[in-house]
Amino acid sequence: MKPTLLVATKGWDPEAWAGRVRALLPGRTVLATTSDGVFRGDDAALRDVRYLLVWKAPQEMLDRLKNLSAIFSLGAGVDHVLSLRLPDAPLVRIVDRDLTTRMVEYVAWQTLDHLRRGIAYRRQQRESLWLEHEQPAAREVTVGIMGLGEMGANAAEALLRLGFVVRGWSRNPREVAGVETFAGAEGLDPFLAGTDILVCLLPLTPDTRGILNLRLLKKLRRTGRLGGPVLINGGRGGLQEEGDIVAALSQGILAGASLDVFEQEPLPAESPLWGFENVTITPHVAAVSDPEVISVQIAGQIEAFERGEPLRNRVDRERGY
Ligand code: NDP
Ligand code: OXD
Repeated sequence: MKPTLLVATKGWDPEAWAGRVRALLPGRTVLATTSDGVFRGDDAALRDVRYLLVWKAPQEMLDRLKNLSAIFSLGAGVDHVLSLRLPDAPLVRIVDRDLTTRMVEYVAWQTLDHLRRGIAYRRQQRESLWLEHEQPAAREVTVGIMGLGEMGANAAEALLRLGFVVRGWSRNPREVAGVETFAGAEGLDPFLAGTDILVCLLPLTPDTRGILNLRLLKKLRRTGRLGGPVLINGGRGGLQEEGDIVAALSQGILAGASLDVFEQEPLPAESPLWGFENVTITPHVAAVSDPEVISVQIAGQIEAFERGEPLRNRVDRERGY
């Protein structure tokens, strides 16, 4: 009998994933939780589960899986699983052209919106106001990308094509053609000092938690052509200190922000962030995992693994990404 799979998702429709995986791996048992990430059947049914496909399952669910051979995060980020007690099985994340392209679209959309004064013109339209604003060229604006991995490096290349000056910061030194790069703690301040639009595409790890705080935001360039620095966070909410972002917006330390991710999701109705006209809020949709596409990669990985090939995109649990 072929090994069983379990799809465990909280907030995402588990059946959309399970149905697709069943079609791709015929002849297998593919179990699924309900959309709270909990499997309603008894533990005996879970005994044969070798592969877990997971997005935000509760700890009690993982504790019931005793015989896992591999764990597949259904997204690029793995903080949702690394925050749990995990069985000692390889952890794999998603690196996929479709997912990356979606993030690149988000970064390009928000960066251009700040460059082209989208918020001001939308407000003026509501007021039937014909008023022209000064329009810097992309080449006069520097975008600094925190995280030069799959998402960051691809976003950097797209922004270069749009004409922006692009710089990037990572843990280890990285080379991306046309991008000025900085690395590590000593590279952070010089990186920030020349950045007008800060794009954060870091993973959430113990080292990066809360990195987007007032101290850091004050180090961004204040003399750029946009009239003040801008923050775009498409990484994780835990990277940002939301009280500090509110303070930075209130005090004019930030001229604007685009936030896709939040300390608490959904963002509570009482969050002051909703009230800033110069903030664009999206509900963690910068790059959504499409079950149709992503399942193909996971099914392929499982088949390759069973032929004895190594798993790709394995997560280094020590590093946290
Ligand atoms: P990668 O692992 O490919 O890249 C991570 C980058 O961050 C690397 O360049 C890495 O440095 C850098 N980094 C990690 N830790 C540090 C640190 N302490 N200091 C400086 N740099 C650091 O990840 P992806 O690009 O695939 O994804 C990034 C994140 O985007 C995900 O973890 C996820 O949280 C988020 N995401 C959000 C989505 C959304 O819809 N909002 C959708 C998809 C992803 P180095 O190169 O030296 O290793
Ligand atoms: C991801 C996400 O990590 O959707 O892929 O946030």
